[in-house]
Amino acid sequence: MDQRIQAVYEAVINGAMADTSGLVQDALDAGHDANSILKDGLIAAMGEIGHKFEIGEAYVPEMLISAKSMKFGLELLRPHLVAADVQPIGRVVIGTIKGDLHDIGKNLVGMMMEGAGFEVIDLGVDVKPEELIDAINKHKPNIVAMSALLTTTMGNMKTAITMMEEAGVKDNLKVMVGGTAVTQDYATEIGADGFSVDASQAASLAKKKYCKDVKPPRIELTRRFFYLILK
Ligand code: B12
Repeated sequence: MDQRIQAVYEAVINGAMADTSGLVQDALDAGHDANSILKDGLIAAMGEIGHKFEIGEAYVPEMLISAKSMKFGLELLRPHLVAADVQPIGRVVIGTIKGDLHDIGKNLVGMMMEGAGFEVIDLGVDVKPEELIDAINKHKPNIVAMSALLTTTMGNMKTAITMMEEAGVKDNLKVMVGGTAVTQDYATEIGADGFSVDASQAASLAKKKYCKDVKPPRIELTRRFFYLILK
């Protein structure tokens, strides 16, 4: 990997928030395209920190600080990605369900999804099922992700899923649920499509299972075309 992209990668892994945007700028100034900096620098680093988290080599604070660093880099990169027509791999609407104000886990899931290449629309906490339906109609997400930490209010996730079915929008998206109150059994019982115990697995599950139908970005199609021709 080029040393400038490697420097971006390492800044995110090390949670060097103050350095990430400067290093992304260096990589851009050196002529690297925005997509490579995104994929090989920011996204690859978030994949690595997620892996470390799964095997117990990194913890929530490290993930949070890496995700923040990634966000700084992404902010700087965003206009260049738009100019290069680099599309996100999918769109996620996320929120903590009605009655629940816990947001640390939800934020982490959102950041890991963003780090995996998704566009993330965060509705915040205490999100009413009606607000979810409005957001689905407005943003047309591939995934709706709901977080719940309270057993007293987790039932609102079931209400939200029922309302999605009644509104006729459920078939066009996948619903993921999580949070300490939620189990795989509960997720299955309420008709959710996916559950995971942590943010890292949430992002890889979303990527593996739910985005296979999403059209690859134009830049990726071009790359595949040339690959096939030159092979
Ligand atoms: C921090 C905290 C608070 C903070 C929240 C701050 C904030 N901004 O979030 C404050 C102090 C405000 C708070 C308030 C309350 N809390 Co509180 N809180 C906690 C605590 C200690 C940690 C939660 C946390 O952030 N964990 C760290 C994150 C990273 O973990 P996580 O949320 O589980 O998320 C991970 C996974 O679950 C998953 N995930 C999360 N969301 C999603 C979504 C999807 C789609 C997917 C796939 C995965 C996923 O990925 C995340 C990252 O890996 C827990 C105890 C605990 N150990 O869980 C109690 C706890 C959740 N709280 C509890 C309670 C009772 C309350 C209060 C009702 C207390 C009170 N009497 O006022 C209020 C509720 C207010 C409200 N209406 O929401 C209880 C809930 C009990 C229950 N069975 O319902 C707990 C379990 C404590 C306990 N043992 O009693 N709380």
